[in-house]
Amino acid sequence: MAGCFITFEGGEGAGKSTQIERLKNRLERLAQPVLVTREPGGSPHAEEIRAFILGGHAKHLGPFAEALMFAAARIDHLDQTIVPALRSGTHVLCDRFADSTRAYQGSLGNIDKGLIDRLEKVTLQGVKPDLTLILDLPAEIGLARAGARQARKGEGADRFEEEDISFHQSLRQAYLSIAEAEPKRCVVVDANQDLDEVETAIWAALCERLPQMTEHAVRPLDVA
Ligand code: Z5A
Repeated sequence: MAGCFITFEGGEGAGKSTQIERLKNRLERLAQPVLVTREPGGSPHAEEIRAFILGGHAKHLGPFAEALMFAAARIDHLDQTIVPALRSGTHVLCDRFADSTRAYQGSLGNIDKGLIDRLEKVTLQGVKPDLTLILDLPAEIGLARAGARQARKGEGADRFEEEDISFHQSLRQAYLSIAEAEPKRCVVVDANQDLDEVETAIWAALCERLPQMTEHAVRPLDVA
């Protein structure tokens, strides 16, 4: 693929959306073509599935049925949005992707890892992120941030935000295990820092792992 595929993962309120916006701005200042997208969602049909799942309508079917619905949304998202962008040379920044299914439905929902592996294989058809940034912070802090944002916007909690604190603590461990298992693809970023510090850590990860995306930033300094 001509573009790079970067996914952002982590628990509630970790700062993914905020940092994706900052990274997009940074890359655009370097004249890099960037598409921001999200899961579940990112294409018209996948957004319909998003509304259904996050509205809690699939909860009674259990974690495996939910995993299938996330996978169905992902297939459409890949076909309609991600793959065409990558083929055209546009970098894709995606707010959550397949690791969310591994963490939420797989680890937390106690689905057999082999089954999740097979589901992921048929869903992704070989498309894997070039880099996954896992924004890590204590669950209490993430939930407090997400709660404050909801209060500001007058929104309610969704299907997963309603789970108790032990769910979110286990979620953090699930993401750290994913990072440990795939160190070449994943970088854990300490998200319990101020916004600028998190942005700097993310940029450092990009410079190290995907220098082809950041090299334009280095050139003017080299010339000077
Ligand atoms: N899900 C799943 O189960 N299986 C799957 O396969 C997939 C998803 C793909 C989607 O929720 C849900 O679907 C998700 C998992 C599940 N669980 N939930 N809920 P979503 O898309 O609606 O929400 P989210 O992905 O969890 O994101 P979020 O809670 O909106 O958080 P965020 O994007 O990481 O954070 P943010 O919006 O950038 O920041 C939150 C607030 O904190 C905001 O007010 C910021 O200004 C503030 N913030 C951010 N960074 C900082 C720092 N560094 N310091 C202080 N304050 C900060």
